[in-house]
Amino acid sequence: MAGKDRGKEYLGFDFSTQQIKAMVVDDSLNVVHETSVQFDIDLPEYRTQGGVHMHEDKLTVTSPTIMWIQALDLLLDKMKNSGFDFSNVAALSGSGQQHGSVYWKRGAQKVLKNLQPDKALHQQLQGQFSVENSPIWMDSSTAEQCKQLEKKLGGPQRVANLTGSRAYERFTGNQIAKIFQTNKTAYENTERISLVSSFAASLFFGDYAPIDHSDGSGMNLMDINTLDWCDEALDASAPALKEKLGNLAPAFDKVGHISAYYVDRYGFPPDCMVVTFTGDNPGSLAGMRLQEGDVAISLGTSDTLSLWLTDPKPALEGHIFANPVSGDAYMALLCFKNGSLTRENIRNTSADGSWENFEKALKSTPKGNHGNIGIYFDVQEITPPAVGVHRFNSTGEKVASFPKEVEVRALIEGQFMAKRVHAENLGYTIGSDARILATGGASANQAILQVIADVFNTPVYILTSTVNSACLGCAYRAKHGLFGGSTTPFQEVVAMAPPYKLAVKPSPDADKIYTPLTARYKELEESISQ
Ligand code: ADP
Ligand code: XUL
Repeated sequence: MAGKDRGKEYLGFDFSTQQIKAMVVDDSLNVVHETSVQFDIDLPEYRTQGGVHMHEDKLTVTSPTIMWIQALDLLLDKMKNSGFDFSNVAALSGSGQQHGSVYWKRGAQKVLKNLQPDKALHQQLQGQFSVENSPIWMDSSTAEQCKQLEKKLGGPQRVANLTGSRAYERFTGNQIAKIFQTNKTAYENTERISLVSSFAASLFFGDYAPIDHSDGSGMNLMDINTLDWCDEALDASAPALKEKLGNLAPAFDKVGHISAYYVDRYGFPPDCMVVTFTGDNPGSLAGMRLQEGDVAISLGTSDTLSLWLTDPKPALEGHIFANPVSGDAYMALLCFKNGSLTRENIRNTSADGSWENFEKALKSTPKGNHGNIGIYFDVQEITPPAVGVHRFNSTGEKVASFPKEVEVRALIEGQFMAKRVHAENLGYTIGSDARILATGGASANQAILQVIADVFNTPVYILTSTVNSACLGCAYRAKHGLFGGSTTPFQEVVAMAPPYKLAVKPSPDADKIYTPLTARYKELEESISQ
């Protein structure tokens, strides 16, 4: 169809750990285009594994900032070469892996404002970063800075009350404090610090875009009550930080029209609106159209569990974030670092590297796994703080190995009993009309979804259109933002979106098996936690 004959379209991006993705929805919110660029495969020259560089200390984890920019060049070229017509895109928005940070060098703003359409972005922005490798959410090298923050602010609960979470190693304020303490020159040469989300928005806007309230909640720097910077936390982290961070904004605000660069190079309309970018978990909440009482479980590189909240009570576990689609609400988030990459490891060692065999192994073993329980934290876990692989037989004795099928079931049951335990620790109780909304790469696996339904004794729903809910949510948010995010309820804008699909129901005997098994899991997990 010619550009003019098609209705308005909305474009959502997700700058995630292993790839960047783009999705286009039409005015009725049907997905009409989806594409991605995988860092390891499409940009092998950066030698990332799973999109990241794990440093020798096994604690420091970074990604080259310029790789994300080159990936965007590739993604947009790929869309253009496939014949995608950018001239219908009325608005765009996006999300980024949370907590990761980008350090723009003094003078970078000028380059950003003067992008030349005959050159790729990465050619023009090369050398514009005072720290070339961005610390990302998998980093756990800032234990010292976390201790300092909690000490200066009066303890972990006070930090949680102020910022929504106690001090976490991956949270951006602690990462910035580490850079200030270990590389003062780089810190001083920094003109602006962006999150991955606001960095991506800046690329489209052609100037620095604000950090939004939801992703800003993952920094240990924002006051969760006032949704403004928390001066005490800023002062405790690094000097003159406020000016480097810029302003905060609601995730549903407009940033401004797209940079002329994209109009000239790709054919975007000049009035295409950039709507504030946010974190991938908030983006996913929008894509899942989460409502109070639902549980969203995202199975991407990390596993996360999100709840909609109206009355937040910050605790020593989990995080409270500002809600990305409503100025009056919050969301709770639990993050589990050992997600898809751990499942891939067990798939490789116990299921011949095939998801099909992995599903077969799950189906061939009984619910409850004859009482065998496994905890698989290949890397330092976030929830709970623990590391290592621990296997227990039905009498609670530690064992060194399990048969292959038992191993696969122990992994999946363990991962989801952990989610139930920690959701219950946050005060969540499973209501009789509760729904679990599953998303992310591994939500394509029906046998995994069955374990989730059984462990929670709750039906599991999925989106019919995609497993990439963060991207979808940002396409929805682009439309919401364009139509007046603060005046139009998000639910009104997405009312026409395709319905969910019931993927699996819990088995009749699920509660009898998993309520006691989850209590045993909880004790075992506590016994191995730090
Ligand atoms: P992210 O957005 O963090 O990059 P995704 O949500 O795209 O991650 O999920 C990617 C992951 O999905 C891969 O690491 C892979 O392990 C997992 N995955 C893909 N297909 C399946 C499957 N059939 N069963 C289980 N996991 C899968
Ligand atoms: C959330 C978290 C991860 C990242 C990467 O707190 O650290 O889920 O957002 O996806």
